[in-house]
Amino acid sequence: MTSEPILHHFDASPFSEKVRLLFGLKGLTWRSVDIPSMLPKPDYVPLTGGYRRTPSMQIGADIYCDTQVILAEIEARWPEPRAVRGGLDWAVNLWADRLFFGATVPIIFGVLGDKVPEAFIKDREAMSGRPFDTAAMKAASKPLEQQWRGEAAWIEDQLAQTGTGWLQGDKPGLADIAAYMNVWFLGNALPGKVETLTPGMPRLADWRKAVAGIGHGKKVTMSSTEALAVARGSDPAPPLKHDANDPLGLEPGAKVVVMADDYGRDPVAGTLVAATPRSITIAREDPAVGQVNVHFPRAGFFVVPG
Ligand SMILES: N[C@@H](CCC(=O)N[C@@H](CS)C(=O)NCC(=O)O)C(=O)O
Repeated sequence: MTSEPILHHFDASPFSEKVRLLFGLKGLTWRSVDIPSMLPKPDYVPLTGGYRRTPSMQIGADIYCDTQVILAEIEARWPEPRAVRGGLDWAVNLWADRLFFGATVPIIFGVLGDKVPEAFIKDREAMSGRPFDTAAMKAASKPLEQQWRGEAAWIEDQLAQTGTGWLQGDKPGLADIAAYMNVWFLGNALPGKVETLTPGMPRLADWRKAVAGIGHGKKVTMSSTEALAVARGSDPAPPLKHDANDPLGLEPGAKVVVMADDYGRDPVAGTLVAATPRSITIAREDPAVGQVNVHFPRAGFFVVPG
């Protein structure tokens, strides 16, 4: 039974690229399970309990949903070389996931929208609860390009500040990986676009090459059925200590429902194992996976009594 991290992802997923790069930074060997980029995901949701977004990371019978807890868990289990230098790295991560990503998506789909299959559009409309309006994205593209350049300028400024080629200290870390996600996504989807939006930002150009050079560590392919078997054959890791000062006032054993607060809000129901200021762990059972613990971040998620 493998205790290596199993990443459930697909190649074009920008959020997954953050995790792949952290595997690279840590020099890890990891298992790669390719999942569909839209529903249905029949071998995936039994692990997560209904969470459908990409990626999640599985270690045995522990499932980490959302890159915030995935990256934190990798750092906790494989602390060397250090990637997280402090709380500010997480603030950069959430900025990159939300504001910077929010500018990146319409720029990409304003151009590619007409080529996107109807099934993908329907899937993303159901996931966000909003129309996937490619005409609106096209119209928003120019205003967002100038915003995107503004956000890229912060990367350039920080690189000028450190003078090391990295955003924090003299080695690559979480801030680099998080900020890079949007540069990678835009560059991959619209070749040449990053260059068009970043003239006069030479440090960013060098940094982009350096972050790409971190690589992905050693990827070993695994099938989705093997991953389900790993979960069935494993016990969840000992939980974190429950925070008695948690503002929800819930005790371990309480029935709860956890969901994202932005899009892909599919509720995941389970029994509270531990709540900390940074993560919440719930236990669930499913015939396909047995007993699993599923972990979510606190920032960016809702928890309600179930
Ligand atoms: N906050 C989440 C966002 C993840 C996200 O939006 N992922 C995209 C793909 S990169 C997604 O879930 N798309 C729908 C899907 O894959 O079903 C995280 O950090 O993991």
